[in-house]
This record gives sequence, C-alpha cells and structure tokens, in this order.
Amino acid sequence: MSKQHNENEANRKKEQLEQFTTDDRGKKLTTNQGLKVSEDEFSLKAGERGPTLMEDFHFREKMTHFDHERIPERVVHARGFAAHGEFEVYESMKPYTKAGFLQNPSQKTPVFVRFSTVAGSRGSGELARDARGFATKFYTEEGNYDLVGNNIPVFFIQDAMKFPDLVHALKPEPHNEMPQAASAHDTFWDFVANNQESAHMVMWAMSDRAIPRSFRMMEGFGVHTFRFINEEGKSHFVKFHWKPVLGTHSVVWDEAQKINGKDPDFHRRDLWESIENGDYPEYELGVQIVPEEDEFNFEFDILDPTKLWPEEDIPVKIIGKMTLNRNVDNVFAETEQVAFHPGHVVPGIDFTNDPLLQGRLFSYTDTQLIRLGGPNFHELPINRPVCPFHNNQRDGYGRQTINRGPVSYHKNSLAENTPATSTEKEGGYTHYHEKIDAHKVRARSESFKDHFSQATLFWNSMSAAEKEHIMNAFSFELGKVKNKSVQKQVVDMFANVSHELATIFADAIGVTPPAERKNSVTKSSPALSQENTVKSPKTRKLAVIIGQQFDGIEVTSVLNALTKDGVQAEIISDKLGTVHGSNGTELEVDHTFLTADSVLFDAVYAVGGSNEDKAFYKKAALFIYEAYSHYKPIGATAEGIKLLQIEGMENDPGVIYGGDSISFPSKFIEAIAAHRFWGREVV
Ligand code: HDD
Repeated sequence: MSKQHNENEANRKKEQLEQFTTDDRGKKLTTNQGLKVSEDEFSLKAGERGPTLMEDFHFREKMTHFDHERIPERVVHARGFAAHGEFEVYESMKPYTKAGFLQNPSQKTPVFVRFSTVAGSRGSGELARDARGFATKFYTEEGNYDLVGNNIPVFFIQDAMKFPDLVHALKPEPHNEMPQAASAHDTFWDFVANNQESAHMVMWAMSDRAIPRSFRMMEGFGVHTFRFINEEGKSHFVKFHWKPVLGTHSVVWDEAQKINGKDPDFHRRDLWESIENGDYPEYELGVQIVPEEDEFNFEFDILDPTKLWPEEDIPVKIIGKMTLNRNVDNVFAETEQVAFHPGHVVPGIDFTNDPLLQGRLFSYTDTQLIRLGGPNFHELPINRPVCPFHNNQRDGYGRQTINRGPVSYHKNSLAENTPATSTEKEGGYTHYHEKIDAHKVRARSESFKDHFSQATLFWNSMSAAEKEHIMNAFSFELGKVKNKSVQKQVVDMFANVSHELATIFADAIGVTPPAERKNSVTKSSPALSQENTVKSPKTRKLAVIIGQQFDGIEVTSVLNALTKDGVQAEIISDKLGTVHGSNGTELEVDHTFLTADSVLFDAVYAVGGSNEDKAFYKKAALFIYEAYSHYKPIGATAEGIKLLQIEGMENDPGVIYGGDSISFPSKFIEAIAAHRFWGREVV
C-alpha cells in the first residue's frame, strides 16, 4: 500500500467531518431560515421606550436557541477532553483476530480519543483524585470499534447491577451536593467498607495513578477480558493496554489541589497545547493474550474485573501505536456529542461473560438516548462510521438521513431483500459460539470472592515513596470522613490488604489500630510501580526565574541545550516585557509571578539577575521553595543560588548547582527526566 493511500485512509474521518464544518467568518448574519438580518442588538419594540413585540421572530429564534443550548452532562465522566489521531498496527494480528484494522502494518485507522475524570461535573477541576476515562473510537473500514477504558486496570465492583449504587455513593452527597469531584466523604467510604470487592481499585485510586501529570503520561486499560476471534473461529482471551511513550507520571497531592485553583483546565490545556505545538501524544497498544484452554489456570478468575493479569506472568505484547495529532474544531460538536459504547465492536473482537461488561452493553446506548435526545445520535458527524451504513431503522428526533423508497423492512421482495445481511465470510458479525449450560441465578461466582490478594499485590509492588503517598491519601480521605463507624470499618477492611497501611492511617485519623493480621500474599509486580516507567525530558515545562542583568552567555547556552532535548522553557519575571542579559542578550517574559505558579511547571531554573530588588527575590524564592517541596528538579547557577531559600538545599537530590557550567545542562536534563526526587526531607 502506498504512503499516499495510508494518509488518505487516516484522513477519512477528517474529510467526513469537513462536510459538516462551517466557518462563519466573513459571512453575512442571517436567521436560521437564511434571512439576512439588519439589526442584531435591539429587540423590536412599540416605541423606543416601549414593550417588546411578540412579532419579533428574530429575537424569539435567537433566544429560544440560546435557552436550549445545554444538554444533560454525562452521568459519569462528565468532564472530558478529546483529540483526533490515527492508529497503526506494527505486525499482523491474524493468528489471533480477524479484525481488519489489526491486519496490515501499512494501514492507518482514524481515531478519536476522549479523556475524562469520573466523578466531577462538567466544570469541575481536572486534578481530582479520581480514575481517568480513556475512551478510543477507531473508525475502521468494518465499522466503529470503541475501546472504552480507564487509566486503572481494575474496577470497584464486579457486577453492573451495583453501578448506580457506586456512583450514588461517589458523587456529591444529595442533601447538600458536596463535595464536588472528590471521593473524600462519608458515603463513598461507607460504600467501600460495605462492598469489599472495591479494595483493589481503591488501592489504585489512593495511589499516584489517580493524580496524573498529564493525559499524555498515563496508561489506559480496557479493564475487562475480551475475546480475539481469528478466521478459523478460534478464541483467545485478551486484555488491552495503552502505554504512553513518555512514561506514566503523576503530580503530588498538595500540588493537585493547588492546580485545581490555579488552572482547573490543566490537563486539557496540556493536551491542547502539545498538539498545537506538534508534540503529538503517542501511546502504544499492548495486548495480553491467554488461549481459551488456559481459562482456569490462574489463581483468580479471568472474568473478574477486579483482577489484573500480572505482566510478569502474562507479558504485554506491544502491537501498535496511536498518535493524537489534531485538536477538535468545536468541543460541543465533537467532544461532548461523541457517544462511546463497549458494544461497538468489529468482527474479530468479542465479549466475555464478565458481569460488569455485560451490564455496560446495555447502559451506554441507553444513556445516549437521554443525553443526545433520541435514537439518531449515530448520525451526529463525530459518531458516523467512515464505512457505509444501511438498515431499516427510520425516523425519530433529529433524523438527518433521507431514506428513499417505500421499503423499510426485512425480509422483503420489493427491494430484492436489501439491505442484505452478510455471511461471516463477507464480514457479517457473528457472536462467538460459546456453549452455555447453566441455572438462572442471581449470585456472585465463588471464584469472584477473593477481594484482597491483588490489593496486597499492588501494595507490595509500590516503592517506599509510592507507599507513603498511599498512606497519606488514606489519611486525607478518611480524615475528611465524619462518621467514626465508617472510619473504623475502613481501617478494619484495609488491614486485610496491609496491616502496616491500616495501622498508619488509623493512627492519623484517631482510630484504634487493627489487631495484627496475617497476610500470606508476598507476590509483587514491578510493572505496577511508576518508579520503573520511561523517563524522558521531552515536553517537560521549565520555569526560568529571571531578572534584569542576568548572565547572558550562560543562560543562552543552558536554554539551547535544554530545548534541544525537548524541554519547554517559559520565562518568568516580576513584570512582562523584556529582560536584559549582561552581554546584550534579551528575553521576552512569558509570565509574571502573578500569572504563573510553581505548581504549573515540572522544573525550575533559578537564574535571578544582578539588578533586582528584595521584592523580586522574595517572590522568586517562594516560587522555588514550592517546587522544591513538590520534589521537582531545580537548577541554579551563580546568581540563582541566592534564590534557594533553605541552607544546604543545593546539596539535596535533584538540586543541580551550576558551579561547573560545562556539565550543568546535561545533569539538569537528567534531573528533569527523573521527574521527582522523593529523597528530600520536606516539612
Ligand atoms: Fe462507564 C461513560 C469507562 C463501567 C456506564 N465509562 C464512561 C466513559 C468511560 C467509561 C471512559 C466516558 C466515555 C466518554 O468519554 O464519553 N465504565 C468505564 C470503565 C468501566 C465502566 C473502564 C469498567 C470497567 N460504566 C461502567 C458500568 C456502567 C457504566 C458498569 C453501567 C452499567 N459509563 C456508563 C454510562 C456512561 C459511561 C452511564 C456515561 C456517559 C456515557 O456512558 O456515554 O453509560
């Protein structure tokens, strides 16, 4: 296949959307009926000071449209942000699946990805402690395939029946609608303690995974076990993973809370700006594959969505790459109106009997009916497949397709029995012929009853710093819970995961520590720790704290070296305008201490300036101290050392002092890539 052909394929969705895109710039203002408007500021009145007239159709049309501009937000995952991109497979997956988009390495499939938080409403801050949604729509030649996942590989509950209960407990409490976008309240923890299958996901939610640095730096998981089906009809169990090329990184909790105030759009801004700058976010697609005959060879049930498959036991095979390379033109039309559904599958991908997945297969279409106002949401431009679609469905709110002819039923003779069904060979979807012989029961499978082993596996896999963050998160969340009994129940529950963990947070919240409990799980999975992730300086945001009469030669050479490695420097001083270096170097200031904040950056380069007063030094020192207290890399050169507030700070890990200016840039880049330095004693 030629390169041109691939690009054409990748652009198919873009071209389709372009047919619906309109640019109002430079055009004449009209009503929705196309009537040219002569006056758009004043309503039609009986006299200049008189009442507005009913006759004013222009006023009524404009106002009615405005009054109806809002649609219900998603019941969960309301706050989200999305981008377009493309996916390519590295090698044919033919032995495992017949899915067309996974066959040919030279084929590009357009994708649309929406990232989200779960609990908060549409306007909530993005740095909530929460799971992140990671939903991908592949516009394949065989129809849309949706991989509707999260950045956490397991779920709180095992059966979809409990989803409304979980969400009621997690969302703001109904009597006073508080707290917004937070799990730190009584009803959530009451749910946890009384639904102990949540233990494993709660461990993830209390870990750094729940406060990602960026959508570009988090993993994605399909969570459920799905099936791959090949041409011969053979089934393999499969779990899907997205691995971010930049590695998996997080912020610290104090920082997250402050970012929510300083820039509640922090994650969407990061995604938007990266794409605008051409730093396209990339994720590799990985699969864990288990042959059908091994279904019962594990110490957990592979259908249980509260269990992951340790990567050391079942390796993740990397099979392709997704690149997000285009921002949306209109957030409402695309990001808000996109409708994902785990039931949007293509031949070669099938479901398992995971009771959480089975229930999801109902909920997603159902929710779109109320959210998008009727059964024609598939016709919204963002939701249309790029391949043809024909059937006998007709009419309904907002129908756009004009179906010709009298025949809208199957079977028929008047239209030669078309639209016609397809055989499996012709690409018709057939469900996997799984044999089922069972009693109808409302029950949890015995094999789903171990709630703690993998929660402990997760705990065992954490580094010392990660464990500390988890303990602090429990102490914070339960510190906000008012009901003593709920606090006690949670302490007792998590003593089953780790006695050490439960004891520490029990102490922090004034609850009697649990009695010593034996925990036989000693296994760990290094792949679960973010300490072992990819480290790269690329796209890291550096705050350059600089004043008048800085050392021009040094700063120019350091900034050149850093930008060459992909670090993005922004100049911060106490006034906008230009700062002047000693040798005539000039730099344009991007932000002042008022408009920028330490929590919005990954690292700080303390330069200072020989011509600055005490006020400048005070603001600069505060900025740097905050970065230091969030364990961020700090580089300081001769003049900049004066900005380091604490004595001996220059000897701390991750504080690079530029005494030796030759090796300074490379040491600083290495520190920026390292992300954070947990070894610091911070009070
Ligand atoms: Fe869900 C939205 C992911 C369980 C019911 N879910 C939604 C979104 C994501 C997920 C990423 C946002 C999609 C978007 O950006 O538009 N959900 C998950 C994952 C789950 C999960 C990974 C567990 C493995 N969800 C789940 C269950 C149910 C739902 C068990 C109900 C039975 N989810 C919904 C929903 C939403 C939704 C109510 C709200 C908006 C929407 O569907 O389109 O149908």
